[in-house]
Parts: sequence; C-alpha cells; structure tokens
Amino acid sequence: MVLSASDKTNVKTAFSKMGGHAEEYGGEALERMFVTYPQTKTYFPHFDLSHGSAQVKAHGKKVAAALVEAANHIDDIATALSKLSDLHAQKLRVDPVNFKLLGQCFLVVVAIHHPSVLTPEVHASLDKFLCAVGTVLTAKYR
Ligand code: HNI
Repeated sequence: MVLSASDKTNVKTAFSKMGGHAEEYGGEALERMFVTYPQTKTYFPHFDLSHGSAQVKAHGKKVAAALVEAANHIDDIATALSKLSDLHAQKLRVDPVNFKLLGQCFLVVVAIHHPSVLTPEVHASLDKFLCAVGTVLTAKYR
C-alpha cells in the first residue's frame, strides 16, 4: 500500500479539516461498526455497546487519536503505531477483515460530517491510508 505524495497531502488536509472533531468521529465509526457488522461486537464483551455508551465514546477517542498520530507520521506509520501493532497482534488478535469494516465506517462518518471534503480523490487517499493503518496493526500476527 504505497501512498503517493498527493495521497499524503489529501490525508493531512482531511484530518486538519476534521479538527478537534476526529475524536467524536472515532466513536461514531465504532457505533456504526457494531450496529452494521454485529460480529465485531465479539471483541468487546466487556463494553457497554448501547447507543451513547461512554465506553464506546472513550474508545473512539483513542482510536481517532491513533489515526491522527498515523496521519502526522504518514511516512512511517509502522513506527508511529508500533506499540498498537504489538497489542493488536499479540493480545487482541482481531481478525484482519474487521479493520476494513471499521475503515469503511470511518469513511461514512467523514462523508456525513464533511461532504465537501470527501471528493473522490480524497476518498481514495483516505481509503489507502486506513488500509495502511490496518496493515500495520495486523503486521505482527504469527
Ligand atoms: Ni483497536 C484497543 C486503535 C481497529 C479491537 N485499539 C485499541 C486502542 C487503540 C486502538 C488506540 C487502545 C490501546 C490502549 O489502550 O493502549 N484499533 C485501533 C485503530 C484501529 C483499530 C487505529 C484501526 C483503524 N481494534 C480495531 C478493530 C477491532 C479492534 C477493527 C475489532 C473489531 N482495539 C480492539 C480491542 C481493544 C482495542 C478489543 C481493547 C479495548 C479495551 O479497552 O479493552
């Protein structure tokens, strides 16, 4: 998954337009993932997954912060997310298909809140970026 120079610019611009809202978008993306793809709930048996759950919001903040961190270190996402990669591979062992599902939900949330940001080009760049993040978080599975 090679991001071109314009992909990198598109991703950084998109996150800067999201501004401080990225954190709540993380929670919205998680809620959509749990509702639309209920099999993803199996990884969170210890969470309250009901609408408006404080746990989901708090977790969404963490996920979004990791995405912002990755966008800020877009030339070396593997190093930026190294600890998270260890966690997802060694402890959580989330099936890689689920990263695609969360990525799609995040794109939908961006589309809803920022329709003008999500041109086809930016959509494609964000999709590549989210795939790259998923690849990093599943890279150490063995
Ligand atoms: Ni994920 C924990 C980031 C995809 C299941 N995950 C985290 C944490 C971050 C994070 C940050 C908190 C780590 C910590 O507390 O130190 N996760 C990300 C990112 C993506 C992602 C950036 C992809 C964009 N995680 C997924 C997916 C699933 C998933 C697709 C399962 C469907 N993650 C988890 C679970 C935890 C978790 C489970 C532990 C939650 C807890 O607090 O118990």
